[in-house]
Amino acid sequence: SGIFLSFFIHAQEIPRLQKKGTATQLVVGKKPFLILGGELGNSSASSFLDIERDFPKLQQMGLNTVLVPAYWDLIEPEEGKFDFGLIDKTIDQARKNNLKVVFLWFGSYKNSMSCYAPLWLKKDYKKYPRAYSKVGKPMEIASSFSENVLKADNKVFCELMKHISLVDKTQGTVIMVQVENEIGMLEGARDYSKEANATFNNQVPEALMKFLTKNKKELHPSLLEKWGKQGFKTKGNWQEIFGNDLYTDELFTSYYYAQYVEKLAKTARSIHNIPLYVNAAMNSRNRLPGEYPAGGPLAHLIDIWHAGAPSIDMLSPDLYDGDFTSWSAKYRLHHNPLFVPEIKMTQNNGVQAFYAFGEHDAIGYSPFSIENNSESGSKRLSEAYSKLKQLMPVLTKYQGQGQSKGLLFDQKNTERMINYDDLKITARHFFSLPWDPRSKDGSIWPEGGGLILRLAKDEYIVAGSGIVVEFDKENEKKEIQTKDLGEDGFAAQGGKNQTQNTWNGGKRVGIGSVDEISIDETGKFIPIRRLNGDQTHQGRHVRIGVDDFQILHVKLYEYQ
Ligand code: N0T
Repeated sequence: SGIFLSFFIHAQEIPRLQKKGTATQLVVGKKPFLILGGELGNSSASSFLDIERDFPKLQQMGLNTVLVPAYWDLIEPEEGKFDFGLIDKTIDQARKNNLKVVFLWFGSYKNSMSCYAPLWLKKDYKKYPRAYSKVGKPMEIASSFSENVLKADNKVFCELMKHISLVDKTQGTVIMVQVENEIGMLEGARDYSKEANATFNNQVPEALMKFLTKNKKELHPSLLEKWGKQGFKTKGNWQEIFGNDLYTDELFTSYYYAQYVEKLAKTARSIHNIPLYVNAAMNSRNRLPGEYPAGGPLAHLIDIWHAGAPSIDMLSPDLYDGDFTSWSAKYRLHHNPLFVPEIKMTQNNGVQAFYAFGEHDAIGYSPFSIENNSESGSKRLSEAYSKLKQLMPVLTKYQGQGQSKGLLFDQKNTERMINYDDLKITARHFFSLPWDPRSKDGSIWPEGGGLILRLAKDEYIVAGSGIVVEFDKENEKKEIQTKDLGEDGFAAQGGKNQTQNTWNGGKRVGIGSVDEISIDETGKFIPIRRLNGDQTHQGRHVRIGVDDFQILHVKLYEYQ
């Protein structure tokens, strides 16, 4: 029974995913966990000194998780000899600084290239052939159609997973692994090596066509259209089924990259069964496949990736091109939870994180090159993360039932309406109030954002930074003009401060009380201060300034 018991305890400690309503939760140490993350720059985990120096800083920044490269070339500098020194150092420093780790497998593919393959492999291009461009140029990309490349990558990845299992099975410091990094094809939409060409002219695998047929109703619209144009054939080569263009080449690339990744994922699962994901560089700025890394887990290729790599839990976007709301929505799907492993580091990361968790039940959020954050960026992120850490037990308790919404505003998108039954919530950027000089002196507005969580019909959490929120009944006719009121509630210019219309009857909703709170680890609310005066415009709205992050507990009431 000792063996049984220890197996049982170990089994429970391994991080895993679970479904809760429409949400997917990452469970770490038996509790649902939100990754308040940051990803290290590419070279910072290759130095023992850097790891020692940076990890305490990351903890101070409020991170609970760090995303760290695991480099093939440094793990297997000589074929068959493995060195896990940097992995051990990372895990050790993470534990000392109360951080979890996501390892990024820089294996055969790093931003499409094979720069992290060890030199012995790079040099032996006969045994480990290259991908070729359309004109027959060998590239610094190992061909994923080579059995030898796959075998070598899979072997070292297997050793890595064994090692993680050995040192971490009972502790669960390593919570996920990313397989490869921004896999995709450059210079063209596919590999033109001999093997690749032969495969391209073969029949499209039956398994893929079965998958697409079975899931036809929920395929990405662009894939459905492309397939439909050729008459929804299920037998033939790639061009016969999908047409003769670059995007067909890309479908081919994505399926075989997915199959490559699937082999590694299966290996990992059989050794140490923690969540696995694959990240993608976006196809932004109107580029064509091959101009952007073709065939990675892009939004329009998600079905192909699901067919080709069923052992992967999540397909995840790396976001460097602005418009967080629209990119994130493309990846929050009923069959794909949102995890943002990389996002450009800016002063707005904190509010974006609130949005990701509030709107999309995200698994996590993680700015890139985190150890290089500026002093002001670090301060702002740590304020956001510290509030999100407090919110974690409450957010995860209500996840998956449509109780929370995210807010994210900038100078162009300043307002959002939200309805819960007959309650109408109007949320705006804080600078929609004209009281702060920065709202109209030409300054670029910092993004405002946060989340609204409905605890009960008359009880809400409003949290974040740079937002103002009003509550009304759906049918209530607005008759009080607040726009020329000063912060103290009196008209800025004196004179009349309200316009009377006629009243159409019906119940109204009022703000009963607003408290700034903190939340303890069990999810209990601890009041800090009451905000029923100027700070809520004498009961007219709930707001959080652009320079602070706060958690507000709002009670509403009805009157007639
Ligand atoms: C990312 C990072 C690192 C305005 C780039 C993003 C990381 C990789 N690639 O610093 O290389 O390892 O995953 C590529 C997208 C950049 C687009 C910039 C557009």
